[in-house]
This record gives sequence, structure tokens and C-alpha cells, in this order.
Amino acid sequence: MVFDLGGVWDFQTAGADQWPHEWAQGPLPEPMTMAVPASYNDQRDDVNLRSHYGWVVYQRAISIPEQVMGQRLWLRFGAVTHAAQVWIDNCFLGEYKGGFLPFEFELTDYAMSGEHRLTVAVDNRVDFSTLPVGNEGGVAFFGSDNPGIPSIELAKTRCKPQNRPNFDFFNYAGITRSVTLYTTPRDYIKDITIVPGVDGENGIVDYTVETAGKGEVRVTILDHQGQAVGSATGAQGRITILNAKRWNPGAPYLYRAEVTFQGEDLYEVSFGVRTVRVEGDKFLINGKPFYFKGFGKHEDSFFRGRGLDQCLNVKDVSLIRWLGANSFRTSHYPYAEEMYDLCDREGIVVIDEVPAVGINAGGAQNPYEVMRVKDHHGDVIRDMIDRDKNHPCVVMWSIANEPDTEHFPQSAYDYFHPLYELAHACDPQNRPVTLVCCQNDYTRDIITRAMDVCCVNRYYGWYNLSGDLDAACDALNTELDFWAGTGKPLMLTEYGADTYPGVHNTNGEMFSEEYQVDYYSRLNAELDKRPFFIGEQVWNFADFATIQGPMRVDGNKKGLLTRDRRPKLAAHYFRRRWNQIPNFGYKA
Ligand code: E8X
Repeated sequence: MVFDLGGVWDFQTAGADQWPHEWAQGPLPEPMTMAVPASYNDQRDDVNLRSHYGWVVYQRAISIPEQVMGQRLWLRFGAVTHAAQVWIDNCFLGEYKGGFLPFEFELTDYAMSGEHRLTVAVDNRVDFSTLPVGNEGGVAFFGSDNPGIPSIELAKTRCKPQNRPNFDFFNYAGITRSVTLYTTPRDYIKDITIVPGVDGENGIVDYTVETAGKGEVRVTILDHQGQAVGSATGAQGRITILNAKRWNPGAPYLYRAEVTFQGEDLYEVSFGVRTVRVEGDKFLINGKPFYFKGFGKHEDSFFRGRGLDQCLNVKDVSLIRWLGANSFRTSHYPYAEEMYDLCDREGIVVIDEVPAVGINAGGAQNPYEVMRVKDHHGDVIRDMIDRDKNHPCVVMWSIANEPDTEHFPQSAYDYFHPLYELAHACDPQNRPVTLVCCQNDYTRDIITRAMDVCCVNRYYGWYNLSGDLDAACDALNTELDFWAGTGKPLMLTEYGADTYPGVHNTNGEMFSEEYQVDYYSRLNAELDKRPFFIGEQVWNFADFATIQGPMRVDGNKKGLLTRDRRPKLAAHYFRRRWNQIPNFGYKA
């Protein structure tokens, strides 16, 4: 049984470093209402919520029905941003660090049937020990004040403590994804791992089932109509599906593995029969060279912030298809699990990224010495792959976005190479692994070229050579010559231009809708000439919220769509372009 704990909870803000633990012992002293799941920042018209720093506390009553007694009872959080401490009644259940992955606690021994008080304290602080990374002491590396102005130095000491994200998206926080109570039998299925393969026309399914307790495991594979097409017994085994249908981008086909344990516990997982492999400078899905057309995205919307919104997810996938795209990267954190389920069903290809953004101090300091994230970085790679391993939509893991690979190239290599190997070791399907490289002096960078696919974010014509598209094309070609020499596949995981919707300009100057179209059409013409160039993911799918600052007018405006998902001119341009580019064989 699964009970959804979404709804309107009690909520109260607390201090920066601490929250009063006695709040867990009874009703919150002065609660306000707050919807779950959703970020808390934009739900109410209160600047103190928008800019809150530190802890908040959520609370609600839960009732546990008599019928579930005798079974195991679990409390699961899809994600709480960025750290959580959870209490049931007067008992501390535990804590979890990291804002974008699920965690759970067993309640069996804590909760009898009847009514209980659930308290969740949430910390939104980001600093050198968190992923994503925040700046310490309220000082930003980028967009910071001109050094040396005495009045500013003085004023800094009066700044109230605040989050200074070292990343370009609003630091939304709270209980952002589903909270559920669910039951399992005493002996139960803990995990299922599926590794699909092909043998001629047939599909091969290597499976492993992890259980608590001993007993008989049965696995049945069902096709889309619910017809059994194969079965096996035992916790580990191989099942052959005769004439298996492939899961393909744009043409997905899902099978289901139905697993029973001791004839009592039942667990189902969908999967696709498809293969993924890098060979030379090609990215092969089902043995055919795939071309990525798509975006970096965000989980971002009005009112909910980064809160789960299934309607928005369906809308976004529909827009991805309308645009003729086939893929996106989960910039800059793992998304809600519901989105991957949808992409499995819709045939959208996903590059899955951990929240490792901001490992970069612009050269001012060696981030690999001053930032305290290495162990946590390994944890999020392990936990993300563990969560997402069975999804056919996931074709590549991204272990970071725009770390410093230029000023401290050897430190970057020593830091990332073990994480690259870790990601490979964690993935039972051994999918390609990448790291997304920042605009930099790529000749100094030695780690990006050590990845399976070279993924680069480039802003020639925007942040660099601003407004000069002739020069931008020259610079891009100089760089493309460099990557041609590596023999690896290359793709753009970001390129883009801020575009204020409604600004039009006969000269096509920056920020106009015309500039965004000119920028992409000029650069794309160059990319089309390169056989080893395997994908274009624009920055960004839609406009999104950021911290306020002199570089941002009501957020980042690089979307092809506005934040409320209306197309800019460039969306129509890409729709024409992408509908003419096939998923496979474009660069053959
Ligand atoms: C931007 C993007 C940002 O939103 C994204 O999260 C990471 C940024 C560009 C870095 N990449 O600013 O729109 C550009 C560095 C140029 C020197």
C-alpha cells in the first residue's frame, strides 16, 4: 500500500544555524500553511521566504491505519532541498544531505496505528561543503563588487547572512518532491537491476533481485499488452525475449519485469531493450549513430519553484516533441523520478547529471583544495546511478557541470578521473560517462578529453565576442579543429543568448529575438560541417529564475520558450531545423 502525504502542511521558518528541536515535540508555535511538494520560496508573498537563509520546519499529522500493522512501514522522500532532519513524534528518525535524491526511513518500530506527528526540518544553505556549491561567508566570486571600494568593504560586514550560490539558478528549497508512506511484507524485495542486451533479433535480460530474507524469487517479463514473453526463477538470471522490440528515441517500447518474492511481495519495473555505446567518434544507440537535438533544462516554474509538477512535465515533453527535439540534460541536478518514467514512455533521451555545479572559483583559488565536497560527490554519483540505472531513457551520466578544468588542470584530472571510474563501476549497464566543460582555454584542460564524450558549453557570440557573429564563427571553428584532433565525439551541452521576449530589432542586436535566431543559425551552420560533432543541446529550454544581480533581468532569459512556455522566434527556427534532422545517421 502507498499513501501520498502531499497536501498543505504546517510550516515555520527557523534560524540560520539551528532550529529549536523542541518544535518537534509538539505543534509548531506559529505555523503558516505551505503546500507539499513544492519549494517554499515563492508560495507566499513574503520576501523573508524568498530570501530565507538556513532552517525551516514542516509539520503534519499522519494516521497509520490498523490494517498495515504486522507489515513493514516506510517513509520516503523524493527529495528535500538541501538537507533534512526527520522526526516522528518525539523520536529522531535520521537525516539526509543532498537536495535532489530520494531517501527513506523505516517506521515499523516507531509507529503503532493511529495518529502521529511528522516533523521535517530543512536546511537551504549552500557552501564549500555542499553540492551544488555556494560561496562561503556571503562573498560571491562572480558578479561581486569591484574590489577596493572602501565603502563596499565596510558595507559587507553589515550584510546579513545569505546564500551566495556559485551557480546560476535560484536556490529554491523545501520538500520539493513526493512524500509517501508505504508498506512491504516483513521479507521483501529491496532492489531489482535490469541489464538489457541484444542477440540478433532477440532481447537478453540479465537481472538481479536483492531481497531482505530468503525465499523463492520469480521473474516474469510482460510485453506492452501484458502478455508474458519470458520468465525465470532465482535471485539472478538471464531471460531471452524472442524477437524483442527495441526501445528507440522517438519510438519507445517498454517491457515490464514483474518480480514476486515468497509468493507475497510483488514489485514491478519497466525497462527497454536497447544498447548504448561510444565507438570512435560516434554515439551509438542500438548500434546506430545518434544525434542529440535538445536542451539543458531546469525544474523551474512559477509559484512551485522546483516543486514536482506532473502537468508541467507532460507539457514540457510535449513541447520537446513539438520542437522536433529528442533529448535533454538534467542540468544541474537529478530530476524527479517521475520525469524519467515519462521519458521512458515518450522516448526522450536523457543525460543524467549530479548536482555538482560550482566547483570553480574562477581561478582565484584551487577549488580542489578549498572545497570540501569530494566524498559527497562520490555519494551523489552512487545514489543517482542506483536510482536511475534501469531507465532506458538515460544514455549517459554527467558527473559535473563547469568545474575548473583550466587553471588547475592536474588537480581537476586527479579529482575527476576516480569519479569517472566510480560512475562506470556503479552502472550495471556501463553507459558512457561525461563531464560538462566550461568555456575556457580548452588546450590546458586534460580531463574533458579523457571522458567518453566531450561535452562543452560555449558562448562565442554571447559572453565572448559579444554581438560579433563573424568572429564567433571563426573562434568556434578554431576550437572545433582542436576537438577534431582528439578523435572523440563532441557535443555542445550549452550555447545560447539571453533573449528578452518581445524585443525586436532590424539590426539583430543582442537580447532581441532576431539575435537569438541569428546566433543559432550561424553557429549551427558551422557545427553541421563536422562529422564528429554529435549533438546540439541549447541553453536553455525555457527562461528560469536566478538570484537577482546586474547580469540578470528577472532571471536567465536564454530560453527558446518563456518561463510560461510560450515560443520565442528561435523556437520556430529550431522547430524547422530539428524536424529535418533525423535521430540516426545525421553525421554518417
Ligand atoms: C549562463 C549559463 C548558466 O545558466 C548555466 O547554469 C551554466 C552558464 C554559462 C557560463 N553555464 O550563464 O547562462 C558561461 C561562462 C562564460 C565565460
